[in-house]
Amino acid sequence: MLTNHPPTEQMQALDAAHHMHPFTKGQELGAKGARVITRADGVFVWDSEGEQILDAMAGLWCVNIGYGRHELASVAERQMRELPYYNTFFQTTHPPVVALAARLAEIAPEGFNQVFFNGSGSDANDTNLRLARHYWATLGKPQKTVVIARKNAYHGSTMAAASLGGMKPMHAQGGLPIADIVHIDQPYWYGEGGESDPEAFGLERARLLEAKILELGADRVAAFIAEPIQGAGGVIIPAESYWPEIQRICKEHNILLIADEVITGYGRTGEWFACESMNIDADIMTTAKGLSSGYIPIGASLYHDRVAEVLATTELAHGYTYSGHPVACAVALENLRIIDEEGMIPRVRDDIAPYLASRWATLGDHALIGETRSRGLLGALELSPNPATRAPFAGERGAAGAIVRDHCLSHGLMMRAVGDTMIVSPPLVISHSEIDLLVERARQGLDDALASLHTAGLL
Ligand code: PXG
Repeated sequence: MLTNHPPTEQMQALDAAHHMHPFTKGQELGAKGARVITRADGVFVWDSEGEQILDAMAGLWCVNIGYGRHELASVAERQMRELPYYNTFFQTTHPPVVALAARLAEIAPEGFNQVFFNGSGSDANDTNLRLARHYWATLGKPQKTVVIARKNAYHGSTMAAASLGGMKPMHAQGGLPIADIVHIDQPYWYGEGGESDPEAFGLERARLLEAKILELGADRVAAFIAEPIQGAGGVIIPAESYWPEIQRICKEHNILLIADEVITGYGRTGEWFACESMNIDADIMTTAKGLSSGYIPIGASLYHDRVAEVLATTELAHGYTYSGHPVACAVALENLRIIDEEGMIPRVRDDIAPYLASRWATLGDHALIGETRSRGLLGALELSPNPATRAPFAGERGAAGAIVRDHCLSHGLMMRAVGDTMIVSPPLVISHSEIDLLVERARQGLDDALASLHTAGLL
């Protein structure tokens, strides 16, 4: 394979000198040198040393159609030649944004007919926070400003999105959360459910929402925001009892339900949106990532008629230079065409998600695995030194996860560690034999990690 880039060490040195990485300790990475990824195809990426890695994370949960789909490049090129940029602010529009908005209204659940475009998932959540509060103000209830979110949720990195998120280390940087955002406990049975029955625990955690609304007064609460399945928090799949109860509480107390579908949207759970597969009747949906399969940045906030009709009576003092960027819209539209015409979503539902579930579960017999779980093409492995008791590791949380992750990578598998939970979210196009390879490499990584954990005294 011919490469057309400078030597790895040279790129690493320049990277260390000039590039600030997200969620990274700069000094540490600078000393070690970043991994340089140079190309990708299907479910694989290659680094600058020519190593092939099975990307079980689809980039950052986003490359739904897989890498190497040149149709998206062709569409981007054509659109750049035709109309590279125009805005959607001052009573103007353009063909790609019109087509994409209309297409989203077709694929979204019944009643979602209005779209606000953003540059990313974080931007989309900023939009949703502002517009949820503005919705209530428009209805004459300006005191309904509080948004209830969940601990260990991830909603992005802007001031608003990181505030909605429930990650303590993020709140510690920059004085977050911003005003009127509160957090309740998450429906994480494995980590927090103890000996309780999972369904009873799901109900109990859902009812924390009701308790919080009653504590604050429903006349103060604008919305509840949650990921249908928590992604970055560790692929936390709530019990069946959870969402129906959340739904009941939101309706009964008249607060908006914002489903953050940034990870779960566009096919990952075997429907266009998790709201469909999990029977959630949301008012607002946050989407990004799979909308363009990560080929270009774009986010979309989807509004149910019951919200959009109220917002339409006001002049929205909100918008981004790149809201509805023509190239991003054209690429997203092509991505949605491919997902649809190639039957990727029914394939996830009927074929590849059940296959992943069955193969993933085989890892449950490993000496380090306390639980395996999956839904659609999202999977998690809970690491434990004593699977029978689900005990956590003695050392610092995340130490074991990092060891497993590194061993998996040395076997050519990109799998993420969230604390001591290993997670996957592969491209929707992953084949049966690629899932076999994923599971085989994961087992090799776990076997090697078992030895390392012994040596490190963590068992
Ligand atoms: N909502 C959810 C549910 C997300 O997962 C965002 C919003 C923010 O999207 P943007 O496009 O602004 O990043 C996300 C993003 C990880 C990881 O390490 C997860 C995300 C982003 C970066 C890293 O798992 N999710």
